[in-house]
Amino acid sequence: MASALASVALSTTFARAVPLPENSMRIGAEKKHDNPLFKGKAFRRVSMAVSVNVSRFEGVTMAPPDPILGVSEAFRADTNDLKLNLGVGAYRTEELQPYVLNVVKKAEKLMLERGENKEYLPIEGLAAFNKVTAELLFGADNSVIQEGRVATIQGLSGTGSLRLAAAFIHRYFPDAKALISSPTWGNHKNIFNDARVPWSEYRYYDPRTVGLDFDGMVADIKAAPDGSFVLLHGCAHNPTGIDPTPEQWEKIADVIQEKNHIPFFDVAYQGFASGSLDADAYSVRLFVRRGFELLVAQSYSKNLGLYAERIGAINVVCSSSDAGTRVKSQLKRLARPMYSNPPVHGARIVANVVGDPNLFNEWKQEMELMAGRIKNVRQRLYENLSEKDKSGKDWSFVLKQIGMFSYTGLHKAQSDHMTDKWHIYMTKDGRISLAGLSLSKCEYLADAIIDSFHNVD
Ligand code: KET
Repeated sequence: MASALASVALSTTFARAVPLPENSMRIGAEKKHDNPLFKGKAFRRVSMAVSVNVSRFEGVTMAPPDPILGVSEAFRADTNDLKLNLGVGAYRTEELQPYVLNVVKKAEKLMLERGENKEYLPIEGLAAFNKVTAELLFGADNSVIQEGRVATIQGLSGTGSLRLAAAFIHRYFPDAKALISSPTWGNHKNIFNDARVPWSEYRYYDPRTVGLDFDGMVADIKAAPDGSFVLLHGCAHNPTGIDPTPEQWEKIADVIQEKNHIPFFDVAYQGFASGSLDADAYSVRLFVRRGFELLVAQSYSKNLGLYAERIGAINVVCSSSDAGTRVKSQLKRLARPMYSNPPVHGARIVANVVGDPNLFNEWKQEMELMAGRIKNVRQRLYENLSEKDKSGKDWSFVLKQIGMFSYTGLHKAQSDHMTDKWHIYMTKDGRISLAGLSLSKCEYLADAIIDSFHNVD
């Protein structure tokens, strides 16, 4: 006992420098813990740690790297000159440098000149932002706006807005389920999991046709319990780059209506799919026209390049302005204990750009340039693949997909090969971000894809 006590005393002073003898670890373990939470093995180890000055967080296991943002971390660690980051959906110039839009710089200059303060925003965010963001999405002359039926609150970009909406679903529709496409943006599952909203998948991508499994999609939406929240990608579906046609959107609306489901749109790429803000809002506006109550999460990460500003919104279209007011009050109530109120800088940038006719027009031109650059590399990649691959494989799916990504069909081992041999970083589901590709790198990428596709099982 004396020696055991001595080692405890020693451990408090020299815990880091002097490793403890094995048996000294047992002292804390022998003491039963009263807290019923401390049941598992990991927690017993935590209680031991108290007496021997090992970390109290000993029971915390290592989290796996994020499937998308973790790719950027691995890319940064690679010292090879050939390396190419096609993981995260972030726009790069032809020189593969990050791009700050000119309209953003102009808006920021205006903000400096005006000497804006840094006071807290209200919980719902900047009023001028909330007004223009809803107008951009639904169209300023849309009756839902005129009639005050949209509850809009500024969110922490697309992710934060989705998360807030998920918390709202959990609180007000505790028995409802979310339906998400298979596949979908990886974080959707995390968001619903953390908000404790049960979810299941509906069929979306058909590997045989490298297109939309429309019948499967409709059948699964039909089979779901009435009143489910159906998560839909407003445009430029991530990761597949495959969107329903206008006729298919009508039919999707039919089945959602029939089942009394609630559409929940994720709009992270407005303007980036086609280059036109209005064309990319087609699906949302169609559902609004058809009289649905619905939710829409918006992001300005991609279309205004405001990734790090965390600026977006959640909009809930209600059947009356009265319901809208109440929904908004509850969204604010959810936001307050989560993050209190949102950051102001990105909101002011958006309000200045979208709210000023000159900057707004300039933005549209810049966005067309960005979307155009992606279309050019898409075309070049397709040509390189078709010319270089002598197997006769049809690569035309690359051209049919839209938005920032191409879903190559490469499986995990092939994607690993792309990284290990070619230093091309991409997500393990075979998605590549064409926004991170330049014309001059297309040939290298085509070589890597052909090699991985034909030589890795
Ligand atoms: N929805 C979709 C469909 C989406 O692809 C993203 C981001 C977001 C929402 C959220 O973006 P935010 O920056 O929170 O507004 N996707 C890219 C980045 C990421 O994974 O966070 C991506 O897929 O690479």
